[in-house]
Amino acid sequence: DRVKVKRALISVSDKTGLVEFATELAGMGVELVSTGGTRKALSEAGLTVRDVSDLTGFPEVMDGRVKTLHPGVHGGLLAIRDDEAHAKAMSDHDIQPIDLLVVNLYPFEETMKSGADTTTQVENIDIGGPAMIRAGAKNHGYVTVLVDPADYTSLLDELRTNAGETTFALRWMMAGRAYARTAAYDAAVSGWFAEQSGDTAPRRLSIAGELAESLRYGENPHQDAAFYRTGENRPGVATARQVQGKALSYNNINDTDAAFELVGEFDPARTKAVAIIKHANPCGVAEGETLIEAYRMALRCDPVSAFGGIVALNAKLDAASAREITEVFTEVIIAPDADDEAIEIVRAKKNLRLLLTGGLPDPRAKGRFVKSVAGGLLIQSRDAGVVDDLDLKIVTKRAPTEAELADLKFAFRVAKHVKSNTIVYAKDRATVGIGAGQMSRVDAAGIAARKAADATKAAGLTEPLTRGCVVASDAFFPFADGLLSAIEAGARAVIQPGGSMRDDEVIRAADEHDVAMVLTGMRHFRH
Ligand code: 93A
Repeated sequence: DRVKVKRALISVSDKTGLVEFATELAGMGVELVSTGGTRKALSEAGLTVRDVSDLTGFPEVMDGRVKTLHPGVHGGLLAIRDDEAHAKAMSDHDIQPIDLLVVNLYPFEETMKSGADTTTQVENIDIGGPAMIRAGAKNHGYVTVLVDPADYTSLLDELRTNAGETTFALRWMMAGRAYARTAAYDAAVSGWFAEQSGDTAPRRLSIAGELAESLRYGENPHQDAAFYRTGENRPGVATARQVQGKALSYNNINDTDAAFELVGEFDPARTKAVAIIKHANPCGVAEGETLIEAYRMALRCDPVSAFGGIVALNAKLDAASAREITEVFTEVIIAPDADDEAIEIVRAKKNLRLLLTGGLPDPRAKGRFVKSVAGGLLIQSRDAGVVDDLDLKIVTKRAPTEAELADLKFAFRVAKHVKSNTIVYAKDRATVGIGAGQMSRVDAAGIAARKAADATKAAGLTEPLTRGCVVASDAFFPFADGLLSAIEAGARAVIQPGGSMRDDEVIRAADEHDVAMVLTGMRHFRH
């Protein structure tokens, strides 16, 4: 099952490592054949390269749209060498066998990121490349296919240890990678077409991803896991630069994502914001004049849960904030940027990961949200609803004061990022109690109140943090009871979507307690 590599067809857009690789091949006596641009690059490096037209007897035509789409190439890739009829066809038509195919494709995905016009995007759909990759991979009994410069060294190592031959095992593995590449490529292409036409639920769905990292384990140690990048151009955990700290775990990645998406809701030009996350739920969020002020307020909400949490910031991490954050055991810090002194301070904590993203995610971005269910996938667009864009309706006799309104908007922004059922108590643009992930809204309200009482005690305050606070609910109050328990805790203003059959009853209860209520008309379930 060993195959001597005598002829290589190389046709690559990404010319990384090309010359070094081809030079090694040539040194092993491998004949090189290439398409226009690749051949030029290799010739300029002083290598002897045949033109692919030598195999096809046909020039590259139509601006290169047709350069390798020819039996002279595909016969050389697909022929079963020891099949008599195949061998006869090869000699009858002067088809030369290709033992090694090295292709990487027109940069469709990169072009997408650059926001090119439609014509450019379409021109970057590679046809000949995937055709060759698929042909060579099908014939892995004879042909080795490389689609990634990262695999050049594995092949060279193999050829060196096996006197210029490839093993079946390597060809098989590379065939798998080859089809993964063409599948991901077509997923990107089909995704682009669907997006252009607004086809949100295409008949067939392909999802493209590139392995970012194999993870040690999943949510629990007995589960396998890996992290993939979709190529989506969004500042966040998948695109961040890890400045320091040990490798991220599955749960770290999930929680860090939740944390950074939350602080992305706060425009750093307007306010500094900090979120502390545990198990994908915030245990404290606050705005402030400075990051350190915001961090202190966020921490005050639930200092017990913050232990081992993820801290996300909407602005450049400064030294003073870094110093305070590192005083509490923290798993990950994620921020758009950090100054040098702050990085040094974080470095003192060996295991603490610091991720820098270069920017904040746009909370209004559409994006795709994927969840798997047994035997299927559920897909929805991101929850891109932002409270500033909503038509807020005051439905009570008393309107919220300006300060209450600011707190209400703050609380609703946070509630969007808390698992349902959600009740968020907030004051002075800081959460004071969060009730997350409860099966009943009354329980969520009760837990939020209890957490606020704990926070009051921990802070050594005599006046409850909930006195004069506001409350946000991710969905409507089905009955007045949830609202009444919030009022009992001290809430003076409420924000909620509205839309319950009993809205009147809920509004009446608010009026009876002189509480102001704002309806958003938008629900923020999150499961
Ligand atoms: O336009 S194509 O779809 N038509 C082809 O026949 C063809 N053959 C190879 N694109 C084709 N290629 C692609 O050209 C390869 O996949 C590679 O990405 C690129 C290399 O071109 P050059 O060697 O001219 O830089």
